[in-house]
Amino acid sequence: MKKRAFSGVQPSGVLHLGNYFGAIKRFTDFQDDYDCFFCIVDLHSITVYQDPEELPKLINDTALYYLAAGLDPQKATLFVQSDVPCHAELSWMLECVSTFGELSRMTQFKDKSKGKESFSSGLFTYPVLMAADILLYDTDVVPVGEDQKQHVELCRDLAQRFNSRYGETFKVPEAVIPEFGARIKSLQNPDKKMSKSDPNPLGYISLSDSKDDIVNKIRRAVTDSGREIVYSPEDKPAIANLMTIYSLCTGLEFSEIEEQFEGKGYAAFKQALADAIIETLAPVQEKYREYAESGIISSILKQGAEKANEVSSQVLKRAKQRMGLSLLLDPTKRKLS
Ligand code: AQP
Repeated sequence: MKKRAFSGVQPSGVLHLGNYFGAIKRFTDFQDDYDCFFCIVDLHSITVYQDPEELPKLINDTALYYLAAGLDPQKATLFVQSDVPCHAELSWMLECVSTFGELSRMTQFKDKSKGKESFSSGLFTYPVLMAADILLYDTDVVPVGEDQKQHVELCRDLAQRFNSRYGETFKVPEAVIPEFGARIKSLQNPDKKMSKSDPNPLGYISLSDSKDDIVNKIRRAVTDSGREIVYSPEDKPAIANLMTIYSLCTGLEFSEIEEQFEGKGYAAFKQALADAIIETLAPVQEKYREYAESGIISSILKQGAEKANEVSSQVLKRAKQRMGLSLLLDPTKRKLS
C-alpha cells in the first residue's frame, strides 16, 4: 500500500513564488508515489479577518493554482478544509491535549501577534488545527516549507501524547522539507519570509503578477552593498535570496550564476531574473486560465471532499472512541449535501 502525504495552503491571498517553490510545485512530486491529500485550509485563513465576499474567490483560485502547478486530481485528492467537519472536531479534542505553554512557544504565533493589541484565539490555536488536519489522514509525510517545521513537530508531540494517554490512535507523521527553496525571503526585507499577507505587494511575486509587475518588483527589490553577484547569505542576504529564486527558475547552480554574471552588476542580473520568473510563471498562468475557463474545479472539489470525509471520519471515530466521547452521531455515516 502507498504511504500517505498530506499538506495544505491557506487561501489568505494570491499564492506567491514561496508557496509555489516551497509547496505546491513540490506536491506534484509526491502524487505518483504517495496517496496524497492536499487541502485548501480556509479555516486556517480566518484566524485573521477575511472579507466574506473575497474568500470564495481566493479558495477557488488556490485550488486552480494547485492544478496549474501540475496536481492531477486522478492521482491526488484535492479538497477544502471547511467541507470536512472532522477537522474542527478533532482540533478541539487535540486542544484539550495540548498545553498553553507549548502553543505560546510557536514562532509563527509570536511573529503574527507581535505588536498587535488584539488578535483572535484562533491565531493561537492554529497549530492544533494543523495537527488535526494531518492526523485525520493517517499521514506518513507532510511536505512543507521551513516555516512549518515547528508546527509539524508539535503535531508529532500531540500524536504521541494522545497515543500514550488514550492508546494507539494516530500515526506519527514526518515533515519533508526541501533542502533548497524551503524559505524564499521578502523582496523588500530579506530577514522576513515572502508572505502573501505582506501589506507591501513589492515584497512578493504573486503567481498572477503580469510581466510588468514582475519587472517592476524585481527592479525595486532591495540589494546589498557592492555590485558583485556572489552567493553569501551572511554578507549578502538580499542577493542570496534573488540568486535562490534565479536558481529555482533556471536550475543553475550558484557557482554557474556567479560565473554568468561576473563583472556585470546588479542591473543585468535583475533583468535576467525578471525574465526567468516570467518564463517560469507563463505556463502556470496559462494552465490557470484553462482550468478556470473549463469550470471543472467545483466537481473536483466535491469529489475530493467526499473522499476526505470518508477517510477522516474513520480516524475521528477511532479517536472519539479512545477518548470515551459519545458516538450517537456516527461521523462515518454523515453525508455531504
Ligand atoms: N516564503 C516561503 N518560502 C517557501 N515556502 C513557503 N511557504 C509559505 N511561505 C513560504 C510554504 O507554503 C505552504 C503554504 O503556506 P500557507 O499558505 O499555509 O501559510 P504560510 O506558511 O503562513 O504562508 P504565507 O504566504 O506567509 O501566508 P500568510 O501570509 O497568510 O501567513 C506551506 O508549506 C509553507 O511552508
